Amino acid sequence: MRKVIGVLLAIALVTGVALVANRPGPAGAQGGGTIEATVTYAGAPVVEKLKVNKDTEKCGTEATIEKVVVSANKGLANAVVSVPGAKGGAPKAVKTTVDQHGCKFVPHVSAMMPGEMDLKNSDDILHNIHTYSTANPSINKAQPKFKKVMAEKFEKPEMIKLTCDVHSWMLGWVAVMPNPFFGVTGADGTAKIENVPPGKYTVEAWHETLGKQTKEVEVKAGQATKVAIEMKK
Ligand SMILES: [Cu+2]
Repeated sequence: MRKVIGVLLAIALVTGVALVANRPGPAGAQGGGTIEATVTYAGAPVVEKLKVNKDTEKCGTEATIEKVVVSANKGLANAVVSVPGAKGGAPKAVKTTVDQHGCKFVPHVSAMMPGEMDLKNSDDILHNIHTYSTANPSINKAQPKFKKVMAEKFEKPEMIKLTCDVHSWMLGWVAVMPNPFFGVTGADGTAKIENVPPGKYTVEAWHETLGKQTKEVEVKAGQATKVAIEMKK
Protein backbone atom coordinates (compact mmCIF):
# COMPACT_ATOMS: atom_id res chain seq x y z
CA MET A 1 0.00 0.00 0.00
CA ARG A 2 2.78 2.37 0.99
CA LYS A 3 4.51 1.59 -2.31
CA VAL A 4 1.34 2.45 -4.26
CA ILE A 5 1.04 5.79 -2.43
CA GLY A 6 4.71 6.47 -3.15
CA VAL A 7 4.17 5.86 -6.88
CA LEU A 8 1.05 8.04 -6.90
CA LEU A 9 2.96 10.83 -5.15
CA ALA A 10 5.76 10.56 -7.70
CA ILE A 11 3.26 10.79 -10.57
CA ALA A 12 1.56 13.80 -8.97
CA LEU A 13 4.91 15.51 -8.52
CA VAL A 14 6.04 14.92 -12.12
CA THR A 15 2.65 16.06 -13.49
CA GLY A 16 2.73 19.15 -11.30
CA VAL A 17 6.22 20.10 -12.46
CA ALA A 18 5.19 19.56 -16.11
CA LEU A 19 2.13 21.79 -15.68
CA VAL A 20 4.17 24.60 -14.15
CA ALA A 21 6.81 24.28 -16.89
CA ASN A 22 4.19 24.55 -19.64
CA ARG A 23 2.47 27.60 -18.27
CA PRO A 24 3.34 30.84 -20.13
CA GLY A 25 5.50 32.97 -17.88
CA PRO A 26 5.02 36.63 -16.94
CA ALA A 27 6.16 39.40 -19.28
CA GLY A 28 9.64 38.77 -20.57
CA ALA A 29 10.18 35.79 -18.30
CA GLN A 30 10.87 33.50 -21.24
CA GLY A 31 12.97 36.00 -23.12
CA GLY A 32 10.39 37.35 -25.54
CA GLY A 33 11.04 40.41 -27.66
CA THR A 34 8.98 43.43 -28.69
CA ILE A 35 7.90 44.42 -32.18
CA GLU A 36 7.53 48.17 -32.65
CA ALA A 37 5.63 48.61 -35.87
CA THR A 38 5.06 51.82 -37.79
CA VAL A 39 2.51 51.69 -40.58
CA THR A 40 2.56 54.52 -43.10
CA TYR A 41 0.58 55.58 -46.13
CA ALA A 42 1.78 58.22 -48.57
CA GLY A 43 -1.68 58.93 -49.97
CA ALA A 44 -4.28 61.43 -48.80
CA PRO A 45 -6.77 60.81 -45.98
CA VAL A 46 -10.23 59.69 -47.07
CA VAL A 47 -13.12 61.14 -45.06
CA GLU A 48 -16.72 60.90 -46.19
CA LYS A 49 -19.44 63.20 -44.85
CA LEU A 50 -23.11 62.43 -44.79
CA LYS A 51 -26.14 64.50 -43.79
CA VAL A 52 -28.04 62.93 -40.91
CA ASN A 53 -31.78 63.41 -40.30
CA LYS A 54 -32.40 60.71 -37.72
CA ASP A 55 -31.67 60.67 -33.96
CA THR A 56 -29.85 63.96 -34.49
CA GLU A 57 -29.82 64.73 -30.74
CA LYS A 58 -27.38 61.81 -30.35
CA CYS A 59 -25.89 61.43 -33.82
CA GLY A 60 -25.48 65.11 -34.76
CA THR A 61 -26.56 66.45 -38.15
CA GLU A 62 -23.51 65.27 -40.06
CA ALA A 63 -21.84 61.86 -39.93
CA THR A 64 -18.09 61.61 -40.53
CA ILE A 65 -16.92 58.31 -41.98
CA GLU A 66 -13.16 58.08 -41.62
CA LYS A 67 -12.08 55.57 -44.24
CA VAL A 68 -8.36 56.36 -44.26
CA VAL A 69 -6.88 58.30 -41.32
CA VAL A 70 -3.35 59.59 -41.91
CA SER A 71 -1.20 61.75 -39.59
CA ALA A 72 1.08 64.61 -40.66
CA ASN A 73 3.99 62.12 -40.65
CA LYS A 74 2.10 59.68 -42.91
CA GLY A 75 1.28 57.40 -39.98
CA LEU A 76 -1.76 55.30 -40.78
CA ALA A 77 -4.30 54.79 -37.97
CA ASN A 78 -6.65 51.81 -37.59
CA ALA A 79 -4.33 49.22 -39.14
CA VAL A 80 -4.19 45.79 -37.51
CA VAL A 81 -0.60 44.59 -37.09
CA SER A 82 -0.15 40.89 -36.38
CA VAL A 83 2.33 38.02 -36.32
CA PRO A 84 0.31 35.08 -37.68
CA GLY A 85 3.17 32.57 -37.36
CA ALA A 86 3.98 33.19 -33.68
CA LYS A 87 3.11 30.43 -31.25
CA GLY A 88 2.18 30.44 -27.56
CA GLY A 89 1.58 33.46 -25.40
CA ALA A 90 -1.23 34.11 -22.96
CA PRO A 91 -4.60 35.52 -24.05
CA LYS A 92 -5.08 39.22 -23.28
CA ALA A 93 -6.52 39.73 -19.82
CA VAL A 94 -8.83 42.58 -20.83
CA LYS A 95 -12.08 41.83 -22.67
CA THR A 96 -12.50 43.69 -25.95
CA THR A 97 -15.26 46.30 -25.86
CA VAL A 98 -16.78 48.26 -28.71
CA ASP A 99 -19.06 51.14 -27.77
CA GLN A 100 -21.80 52.64 -29.90
CA HIS A 101 -21.33 56.26 -29.01
CA GLY A 102 -22.48 59.29 -30.99
CA CYS A 103 -23.72 56.81 -33.62
CA LYS A 104 -20.19 55.58 -34.22
CA PHE A 105 -18.40 52.36 -33.33
CA VAL A 106 -15.67 53.28 -30.84
CA PRO A 107 -12.96 52.21 -31.43
CA HIS A 108 -13.42 52.08 -35.18
CA VAL A 109 -11.13 49.04 -35.36
CA SER A 110 -10.51 46.65 -32.49
CA ALA A 111 -8.81 43.27 -32.21
CA MET A 112 -9.35 40.23 -30.01
CA MET A 113 -8.62 36.52 -29.72
CA PRO A 114 -11.48 34.08 -30.40
CA GLY A 115 -14.05 34.33 -27.61
CA GLU A 116 -16.46 36.85 -26.21
CA MET A 117 -16.51 40.62 -26.62
CA ASP A 118 -18.82 43.30 -25.21
CA LEU A 119 -20.91 45.55 -27.39
CA LYS A 120 -21.95 48.66 -25.48
CA ASN A 121 -24.73 51.10 -26.27
CA SER A 122 -24.03 54.37 -24.47
CA ASP A 123 -26.27 56.40 -26.81
CA ASP A 124 -29.65 55.91 -25.13
CA ILE A 125 -31.26 55.19 -28.53
CA LEU A 126 -31.95 52.04 -30.53
CA HIS A 127 -29.04 50.53 -32.48
CA ASN A 128 -29.09 47.31 -34.50
CA ILE A 129 -25.79 45.50 -34.80
CA HIS A 130 -25.35 43.71 -38.13
CA THR A 131 -22.06 41.91 -38.77
CA TYR A 132 -20.60 40.70 -42.05
CA SER A 133 -18.27 37.72 -41.92
CA THR A 134 -17.66 34.34 -43.53
CA ALA A 135 -16.10 32.05 -40.88
CA ASN A 136 -18.34 33.28 -38.02
CA PRO A 137 -22.14 33.37 -38.10
CA SER A 138 -23.55 36.79 -38.94
CA ILE A 139 -25.17 38.72 -36.07
CA ASN A 140 -28.26 40.83 -36.76
CA LYS A 141 -29.66 42.01 -33.45
CA ALA A 142 -31.51 45.02 -32.12
CA GLN A 143 -29.94 46.72 -29.11
CA PRO A 144 -32.64 48.92 -27.54
CA LYS A 145 -31.55 51.86 -25.41
CA PHE A 146 -32.13 50.00 -22.13
CA LYS A 147 -29.74 47.21 -23.20
CA LYS A 148 -26.44 48.82 -22.23
CA VAL A 149 -24.18 45.83 -22.93
CA MET A 150 -24.52 42.76 -25.16
CA ALA A 151 -21.92 39.99 -25.07
CA GLU A 152 -21.20 38.46 -28.47
CA LYS A 153 -19.02 35.51 -29.39
CA PHE A 154 -16.64 35.25 -32.33
CA GLU A 155 -14.93 31.86 -32.42
CA LYS A 156 -13.02 31.90 -35.72
CA PRO A 157 -10.16 34.19 -36.73
CA GLU A 158 -11.18 36.67 -39.46
CA MET A 159 -11.92 40.36 -40.05
CA ILE A 160 -15.53 41.12 -39.14
CA LYS A 161 -17.33 44.16 -40.45
CA LEU A 162 -19.73 45.92 -38.06
CA THR A 163 -22.68 47.92 -39.32
CA CYS A 164 -25.93 49.22 -37.83
CA ASP A 165 -29.25 48.73 -39.60
CA VAL A 166 -30.71 51.84 -37.92
CA HIS A 167 -27.86 54.21 -38.85
CA SER A 168 -26.58 53.34 -42.33
CA TRP A 169 -23.29 55.24 -41.93
CA MET A 170 -22.11 53.37 -38.83
CA LEU A 171 -19.06 51.27 -39.68
CA GLY A 172 -16.52 49.39 -37.61
CA TRP A 173 -14.25 46.33 -37.67
CA VAL A 174 -13.37 43.61 -35.20
CA ALA A 175 -10.25 41.60 -36.04
CA VAL A 176 -10.41 38.12 -34.53
CA MET A 177 -6.81 36.92 -34.36
CA PRO A 178 -5.42 33.39 -33.93
CA ASN A 179 -2.84 34.37 -31.30
CA PRO A 180 -2.23 37.22 -28.81
CA PHE A 181 0.50 38.85 -30.93
CA PHE A 182 -1.35 41.81 -32.45
CA GLY A 183 -1.98 45.52 -32.09
CA VAL A 184 -4.03 48.24 -33.74
CA THR A 185 -2.18 51.37 -34.86
CA GLY A 186 -3.02 54.62 -33.09
CA ALA A 187 -3.25 58.11 -34.61
CA ASP A 188 0.54 58.14 -35.20
CA GLY A 189 0.51 54.82 -37.09
CA THR A 190 2.39 52.84 -34.45
CA ALA A 191 1.56 49.62 -32.63
CA LYS A 192 3.59 47.65 -30.12
CA ILE A 193 3.47 43.86 -29.81
CA GLU A 194 5.13 42.52 -26.67
CA ASN A 195 6.45 39.17 -25.44
CA VAL A 196 6.89 37.68 -28.90
CA PRO A 197 8.94 34.46 -28.71
CA PRO A 198 12.34 34.94 -30.43
CA GLY A 199 12.41 33.88 -34.07
CA LYS A 200 11.90 34.93 -37.68
CA TYR A 201 8.40 36.00 -38.63
CA THR A 202 6.31 37.63 -41.27
CA VAL A 203 4.59 40.68 -39.76
CA GLU A 204 1.29 41.58 -41.37
CA ALA A 205 -0.51 44.93 -41.53
CA TRP A 206 -4.17 44.99 -42.57
CA HIS A 207 -6.28 48.02 -43.33
CA GLU A 208 -9.97 48.05 -44.20
CA THR A 209 -9.58 49.90 -47.50
CA LEU A 210 -5.86 49.58 -48.28
CA GLY A 211 -5.63 45.80 -47.88
CA LYS A 212 -2.61 43.91 -46.63
CA GLN A 213 1.18 44.32 -46.62
CA THR A 214 3.81 42.13 -44.99
CA LYS A 215 7.40 42.47 -43.81
CA GLU A 216 9.95 39.93 -42.61
CA VAL A 217 11.32 40.49 -39.14
CA GLU A 218 13.61 38.78 -36.65
CA VAL A 219 12.64 39.05 -32.99
CA LYS A 220 15.44 38.72 -30.45
CA ALA A 221 15.10 37.95 -26.75
CA GLY A 222 14.73 41.04 -24.57
CA GLN A 223 15.08 43.41 -27.52
CA ALA A 224 12.79 45.75 -29.42
CA THR A 225 12.70 45.24 -33.18
CA LYS A 226 11.43 48.09 -35.31
CA VAL A 227 9.48 47.30 -38.44
CA ALA A 228 8.22 49.84 -40.98
CA ILE A 229 5.37 48.84 -43.25
CA GLU A 230 4.13 51.04 -46.05
CA MET A 231 0.61 50.55 -47.32
CA LYS A 232 -0.06 51.02 -51.02
CA LYS A 233 -3.18 52.15 -52.79
CU1 LIG B 1 -26.98 52.63 -34.81
